[in-house]
Amino acid sequence: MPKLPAGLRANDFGEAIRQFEAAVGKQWVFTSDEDVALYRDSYSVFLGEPEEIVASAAVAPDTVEQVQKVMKIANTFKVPMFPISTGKNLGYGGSAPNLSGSVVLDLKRMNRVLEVDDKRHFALVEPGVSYFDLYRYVHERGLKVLLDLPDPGWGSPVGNSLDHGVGYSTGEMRDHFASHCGMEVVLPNGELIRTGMGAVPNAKTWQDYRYGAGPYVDGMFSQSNFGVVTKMGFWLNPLPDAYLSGTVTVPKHQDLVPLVDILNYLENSGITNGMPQLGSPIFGGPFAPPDPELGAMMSKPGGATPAELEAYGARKGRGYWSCGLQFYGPEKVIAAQWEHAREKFSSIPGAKFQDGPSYKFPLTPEQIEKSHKVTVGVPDLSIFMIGARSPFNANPSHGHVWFSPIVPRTGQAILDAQKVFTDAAGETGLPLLNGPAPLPATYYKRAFIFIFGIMVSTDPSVNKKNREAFRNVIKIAAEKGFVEYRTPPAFQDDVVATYSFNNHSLLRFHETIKDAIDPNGILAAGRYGIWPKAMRAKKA
Ligand code: EUG
Repeated sequence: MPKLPAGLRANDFGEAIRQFEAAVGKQWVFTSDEDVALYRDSYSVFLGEPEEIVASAAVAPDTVEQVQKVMKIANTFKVPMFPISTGKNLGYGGSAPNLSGSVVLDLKRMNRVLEVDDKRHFALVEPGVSYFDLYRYVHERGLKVLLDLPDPGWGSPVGNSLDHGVGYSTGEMRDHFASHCGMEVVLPNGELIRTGMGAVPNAKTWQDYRYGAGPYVDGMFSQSNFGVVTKMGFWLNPLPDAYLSGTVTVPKHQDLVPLVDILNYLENSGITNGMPQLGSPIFGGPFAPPDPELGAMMSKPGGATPAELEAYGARKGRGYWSCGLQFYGPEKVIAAQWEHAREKFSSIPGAKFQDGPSYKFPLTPEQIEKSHKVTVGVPDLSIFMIGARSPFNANPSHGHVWFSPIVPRTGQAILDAQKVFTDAAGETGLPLLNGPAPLPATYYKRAFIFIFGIMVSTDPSVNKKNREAFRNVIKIAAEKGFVEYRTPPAFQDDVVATYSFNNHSLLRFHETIKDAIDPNGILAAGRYGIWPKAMRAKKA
């Protein structure tokens, strides 16, 4: 028996299911336990517990008109719906809803690549299109674009960008929401809108000019429950001539401050356009065998001092910090850009440089195989090695959730954040997977993200303890001004509660919109803390 949403009568649910079947075809409405189980979050922090948030059924329309019909039926019977694109938001909730008993609105059949233009450099896609699908489309036609890709190639441009996901190529494209242009949206009541120039009949610039005239509303449809996005445009990189990479290392603890300042100058000036990578080579690579000398230094009370680590680094011939740079563009231009970057970093005494791989596009299969594929435009799934059994990990995990706070782009903020998160992990017992000096990711050009994985256990008592600790870490970090950009449904109320300026006026504004456009509260109830009125009253 499916778990029905609270308050929904079995008869109404049954009638809604029959009408969904009439709208989309019987074979595209899923109600059996084994089918519905596919929509569970396989990385759920409630693994094996009755609190796991599960769907009651799923419906998979093929067209926009069918999505509209489904939303109208859902309104008639007050059935909560939860839209997914390809449903691969692993670590952030997968394809499971915020509210148990919701019917998943699975858009996987809407997988048409509607247009890719390699002169104006954009794509227009439906939500079920995966990065693999888009790559195949582009490569079968030899189109001259470089896709910006996140780690999970089975994810979708629409779903990834709506969750504020990111990729690995140029700074302009890595922010997937920022690089979208134009949307088509089915509102909770079934009405269809197009944003920007899409609102003009016979629009010629829907994927070229974002704003149209009047308010720019696209942001309302990201991390929200205000509409079902059925088409979305994305700007694409022109296929560059070449790729170049190089690394700078600096010897002193405090060098992190000028290192980040110079990086910001280079990136914000457009002198380096690829994704930078910060590292701390002093601790060896991620798979370095443990060094007893370093271990002894680190494990004494208070840990190793910066001076001791600097001396150790000097003895081992390792820098304290490193910054990898990547460049896309014409060969001569990117060689000059790397040269200019070296000049700038040379103001840090003891800075050393190493050239990394360089390629011409298109890469050979051998070059692709040696690369971090997503940085050269080839979708991939290798990231899912995380937590898997390997020579380095005899105890595979059952998934993970991400703790991903945003931090300002300064060296001092990194050092402060390292202490805040390490102390918070110690205080709460939350096993934040990190090294001795966790460094932030640089996907977003203007802000750092620390990304910590918390492994999911098969032991509910461990998950329960970690959930509590996770909620505490969210609070501790927010007190220091560090808050998450994205989180699984289990923690969305907690994270949204930290955005509390002026007595939570932003959340109250979202609630006002919710009540106006979805009075029955049927779309993605609870997503990012936005609950329908009736449930809000109960929660308070
Ligand atoms: C990753 C990237 C993310 C995120 C969680 C994980 C990648 C891990 C910035 O986006 O939120 C290797």
